[in-house]
Amino acid sequence: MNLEEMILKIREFAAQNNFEQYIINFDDRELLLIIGGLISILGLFLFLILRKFLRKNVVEDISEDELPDALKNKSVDEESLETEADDEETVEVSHQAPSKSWRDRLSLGLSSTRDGVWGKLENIFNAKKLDDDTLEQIEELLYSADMGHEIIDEIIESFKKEMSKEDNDFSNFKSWTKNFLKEKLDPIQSHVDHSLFEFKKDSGLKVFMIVGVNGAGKTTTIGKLATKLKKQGANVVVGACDTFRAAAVEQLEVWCQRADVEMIKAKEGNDPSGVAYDTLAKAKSLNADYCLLDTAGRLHTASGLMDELSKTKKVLTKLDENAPHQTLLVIDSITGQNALNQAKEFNKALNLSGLVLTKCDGSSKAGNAVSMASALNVPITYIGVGEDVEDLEIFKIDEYLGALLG
Ligand SMILES: Nc1nc2c(ncn2[C@@H]2O[C@H](COP(=O)(O)OP(=O)(O)OP(=O)(O)O)[C@@H](O)[C@H]2O)c(=O)[nH]1
Ligand SMILES: [Mg+2]
Repeated sequence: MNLEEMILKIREFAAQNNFEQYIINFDDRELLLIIGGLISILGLFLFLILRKFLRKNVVEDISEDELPDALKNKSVDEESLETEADDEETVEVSHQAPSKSWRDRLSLGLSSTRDGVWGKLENIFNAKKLDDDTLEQIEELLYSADMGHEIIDEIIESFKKEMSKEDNDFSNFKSWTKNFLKEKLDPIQSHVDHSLFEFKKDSGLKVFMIVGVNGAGKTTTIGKLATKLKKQGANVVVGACDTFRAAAVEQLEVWCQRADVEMIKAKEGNDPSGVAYDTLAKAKSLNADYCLLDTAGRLHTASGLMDELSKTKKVLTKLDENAPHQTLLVIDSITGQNALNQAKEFNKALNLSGLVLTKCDGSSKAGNAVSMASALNVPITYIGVGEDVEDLEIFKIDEYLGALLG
């Protein structure tokens, strides 16, 4: 059918159905334009409907009656459940399959720390006989690696005793140090709860709250964890409690879509503890296995923001007296020893149950993990050496020390 025939058919159809008077004043070209416009609008509607279906995040509103008094009016209202994230910066998440094994990536990630400290130590041992001067150089190098003065003092003092022995070469010093650090960490690491890594069916809902300073890697860690747990068959619900920035929600949303897990979010500026509460309520209603709560980054010195975290933690107990089961502090290993002060403040406010050490690939200070865990008496749960899902793994002392010391 050509265009003229089509126009003729439309006019006949209009005459038969009594709406000829509406189109009689339009010539053929105008009629074509109108039809074209209508088809475009219809196409746009279909596209928007399809897009809404494809964006899988289901957001449920919790009835007002289910909320504790403290949260009424502050919680996530249905209208606000859409973010304006589309107008914000776009966030990309890389998910390429790793070409190297975890051990290789860990070794590569820790190479700056290894080469920056231990390689230089080897030179010291090779160059001279060990004496007080050499010990001072060793001490300085360990400080430059941000090992933490308590541990360094212990290493040097204990090693002085060893110096009297004949076999004082670098490889002995290295294996001696490895043992020393392992003995330090072993008792602390034995407190790690295995529900963090392994999903066991029907073992009840586990709530993890992830905290840390700005940019430490909290959202990325949650994304990686959600992916790993989901792959094990767990039902995971994630809460976007960073309501300060719409882009933060969008970043988490990308991870959750990839992991195919549900995410609860609220409009920018909503009460973060309201989102945490709603997420836990949703996780319970779904009989979920894990509820992971992302929080906004904050400086440990910002007392108002630290109080907000304590409030969030408390609000969760209204739904589950044991929640959160894990409060994990994410630490950017580039921060070095400054991270210890941060960690102490977070621990004081939240009673941490674990540390997650990120960005070991970009740092020469990844050795500070040992001093941090031992100073806080809080175990290291995960270690991150990159931005991909596969770049986060369970922290294993032997693996870590092997990669660190070579
Ligand atoms: N190289 C490297 N980059 C990482 C690692 N973990 C996270 N990142 C990157 O660090 C940046 C910050 O990570 P986020 O997860 O947004 O950090 P955050 O703590 O949620 O940040 P805020 O929400 O702003 O406080 C992102 O570009 C991540 O891709 C890691 O182990 N190695
Ligand atoms: Mg974040």
